[in-house]
Amino acid sequence: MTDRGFTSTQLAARAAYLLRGNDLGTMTSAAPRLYPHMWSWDAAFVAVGLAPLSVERAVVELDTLLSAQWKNGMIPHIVFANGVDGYFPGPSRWLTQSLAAHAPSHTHTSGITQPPVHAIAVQRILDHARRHGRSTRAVAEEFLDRRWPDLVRWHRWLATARDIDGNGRIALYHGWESGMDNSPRWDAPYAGVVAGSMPEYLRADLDVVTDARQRPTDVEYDRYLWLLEEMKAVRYDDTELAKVMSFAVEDVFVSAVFSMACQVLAAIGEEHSMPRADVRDLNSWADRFQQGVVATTDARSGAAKDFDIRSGRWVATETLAMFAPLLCGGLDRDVERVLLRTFEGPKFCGHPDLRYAVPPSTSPVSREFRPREYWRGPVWPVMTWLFSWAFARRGWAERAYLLKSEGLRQAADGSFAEYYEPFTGAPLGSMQQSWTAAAVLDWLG
Ligand code: 9WN
Repeated sequence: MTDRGFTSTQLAARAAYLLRGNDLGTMTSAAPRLYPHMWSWDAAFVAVGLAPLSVERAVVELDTLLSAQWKNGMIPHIVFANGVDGYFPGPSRWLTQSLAAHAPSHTHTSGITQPPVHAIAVQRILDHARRHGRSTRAVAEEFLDRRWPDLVRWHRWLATARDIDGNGRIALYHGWESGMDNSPRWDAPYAGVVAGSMPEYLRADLDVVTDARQRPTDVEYDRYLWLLEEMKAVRYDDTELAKVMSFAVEDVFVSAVFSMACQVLAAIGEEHSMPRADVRDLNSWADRFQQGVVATTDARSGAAKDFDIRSGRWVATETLAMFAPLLCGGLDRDVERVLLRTFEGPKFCGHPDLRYAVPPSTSPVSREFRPREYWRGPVWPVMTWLFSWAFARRGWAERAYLLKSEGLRQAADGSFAEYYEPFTGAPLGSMQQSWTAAAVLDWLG
């Protein structure tokens, strides 16, 4: 029995029902009304949740995403569903098909990317397939053989186009690329983004989330849209973006996710006898990005920082980003223990007023903390899942279990909200968010 009524079986059934409801055929919308298309990192988490229900359907999800991969290797952050409106900015604002040399011609996508969590989904698919009969195993293995080159191309693009000077940190040119759009991490870098004149626009998000305080502000949106104009002016060309974008940061969290994803993909490659050169490259990226993450950390606390490329300044915030090294490893043991204590202590999961002991996106003791405002404070269940998965992988079974059981207590309200108010546990943002259901399915699977 979970905290507020639903038994685990009921909760899993509701989560499965939700994913079925959000299924558009060959893609699952990130959320029914707010996000009626496929998002890149959402799709990976969704595949994690689909895998225990149907390995075949999970494979279709990743296939749809990878079919929209750009020719340069980038996986775009949105794959637009055919003929579906209701999200802004849509294809006619991005104009990738007409402007970007690398964009696919058969499907509409955005022109930016998102965190590379996809190797995790591939691993979960293979794990689940192993428990099935020969035909399901064959589906998973055929998928891996067919998509292996695309997965390596994706990682190669990140390691080259987005780490030009080879320092082991991924450069991003839009806050949306971090997946943590309006986190305080990006306040300083966004201060340098001055919106010029651009076509008018109408936000669609506030038609769905009518309490505007739960979403980014209009000033933030102007900057988000202005960055699209800067990208369009250089036709989304990788080399040009590095020169012209007024927002350019090295994201330590994405870098840690990438290192971890390279570790995972290399292990899969080794196990399935994939080309040696690929496995070697993946292992070398895993090491380089782990070092890149560790190089940002404070010697005593182990807390990691982002870097604002335009101002040349480090950006230290009390957000989930400070825990990046816990994902990919690489810290000295003593320092790692200090960082774990911070994660579990009163600044984050152990804050005495939290409803559930799960990490808020921004520390409640930080000056920047806003309990209801998107990435500025609320708890995001999918992030709880990511940390619990990573902790289990790092051999911290008890910590992983705690996050999972607290995450499940939170999810027991059955709303599958996008994010939650940390103190009251009130569901916020979009309801019936696919990746929240996926996290629950994996936990209960
Ligand atoms: C912009 C879909 C996405 C998530 C992001 C989350 C939010 C979009 C938006 O929704 O971003 O990409 O319109 O606010 O911040 O992490 O992938 O769920």
